[in-house]
Amino acid sequence: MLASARGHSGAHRDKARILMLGLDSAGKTTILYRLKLNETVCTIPTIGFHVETVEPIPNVTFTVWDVAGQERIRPLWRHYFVNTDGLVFVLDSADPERFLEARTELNAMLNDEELRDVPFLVMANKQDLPGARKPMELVDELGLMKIEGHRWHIQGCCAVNGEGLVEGLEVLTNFVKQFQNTRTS
Ligand SMILES: Nc1nc2c(ncn2[C@@H]2O[C@H](COP(=O)(O)OP(=O)(O)OP(=O)(O)O)[C@@H](O)[C@H]2O)c(=O)[nH]1
Ligand SMILES: [Mg+2]
Repeated sequence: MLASARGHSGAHRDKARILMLGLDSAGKTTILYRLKLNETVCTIPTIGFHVETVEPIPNVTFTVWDVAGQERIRPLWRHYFVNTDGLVFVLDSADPERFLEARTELNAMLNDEELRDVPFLVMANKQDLPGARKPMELVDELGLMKIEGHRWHIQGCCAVNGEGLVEGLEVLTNFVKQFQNTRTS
């Protein structure tokens, strides 16, 4: 689905379906609208999902699905897995009490056949908050070194001022392109 096409301008344009998941209150919806509008929107807990087309990097169009993270709704996540080119897993870096829960949910979805080999980006969000853990520490907390089959990257970020969002998505974009090439070849 990494449709690659030339637009009217003649520029090369890449498209990808990106799924954004994470525990409730991690900051998914805030990230989505920071990318879409370059504003901090006032969010309420998502029921269901938001979907927006964003172009965080020139000529790369992401269709981002931001799905609600509340525990009782998480069983619905797998219905969004099909045709995913890249996963963004958002973490509240200042909420250590829920790192284990986040790790469990991340591992469960990465083991799903529909997400086989899909590359992912961990957005270590809320780096502005006191006590926020750095990405290096979170590699351990989330057990990322033990993950097999998926390319991954972890990026510290802050959705309220946008820091780190584009940097993380640039890395993910490269992984997604490679993944799409192997899938179609
Ligand atoms: N300080 C700080 N607060 C943030 C940041 N990102 C999000 N928040 C706040 O965290 C709260 C939850 O953010 P949401 O974007 O609604 O979280 P969500 O992951 O979409 O949550 P669900 O829809 O329930 O799954 C809101 O009050 C946001 O303003 C950040 O980088 N720093
Ligand atoms: Mg939300």
